Amino acid sequence: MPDTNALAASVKILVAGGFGVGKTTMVGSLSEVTPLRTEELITEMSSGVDDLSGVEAKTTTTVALDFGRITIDHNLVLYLFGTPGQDRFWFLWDELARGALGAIVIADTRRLENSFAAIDYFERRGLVFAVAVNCFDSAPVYTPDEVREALDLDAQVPVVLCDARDRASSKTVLMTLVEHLIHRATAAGVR
Ligand SMILES: Nc1nc2c(ncn2[C@@H]2O[C@H](COP(=O)(O)OP(=O)(O)OP(=O)(O)O)[C@@H](O)[C@H]2O)c(=O)[nH]1
Ligand SMILES: [Mg+2]
Repeated sequence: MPDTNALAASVKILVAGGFGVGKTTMVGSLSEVTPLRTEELITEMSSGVDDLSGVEAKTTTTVALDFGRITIDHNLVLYLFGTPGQDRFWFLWDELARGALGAIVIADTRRLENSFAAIDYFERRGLVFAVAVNCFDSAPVYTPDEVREALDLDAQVPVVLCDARDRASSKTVLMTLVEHLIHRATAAGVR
């Protein structure tokens, strides 16, 4: 019996965004394998540097990457790479972004500015991305268009509201990105 997985396209997707927006949570909710995590305790060095407002219960932070995998169908397997959120790990981004086809940028409406740098990074490199607004319980609710305006995004960038803890919700975000990637590739005449 042939191994159909061997025929599937493997695509690398980044899950990025500012400190504590829910990147590790989203990779974990999406992954069909136990996700690889590189969490370390947040140290005193973080105080005054990382904005913990809204995620005061958070005790750990990603120090290298998150890794997970999700099979969309027998043609497509996505490998998910979550980035670290602290600024001191920016040096890892080029390595993590290498070979990626697209990215999800997670944003928290209480601290939208935390995700500016990730958006700027992908815009400058021309990497296709979608924005996922992680709707924390205490966060102000804005429409996708309001978020688009606040983040000064191009009209074609998809903006989706989500709950990063919920697999179905995170999968909707991922499928929005995949459809956006396919749409872009088709428009560019790539088959
Ligand atoms: N209420 C609520 N809490 C969430 C949600 N997503 C994540 N959390 C919590 O928010 C905190 C931050 O989540 P992480 O997934 O660690 O965030 P991160 O973006 O990976 O953080 P860094 O790697 O440190 O940048 C954790 O305590 C999560 O349990 C959400 O949708 N709603
Ligand atoms: Mg993390």
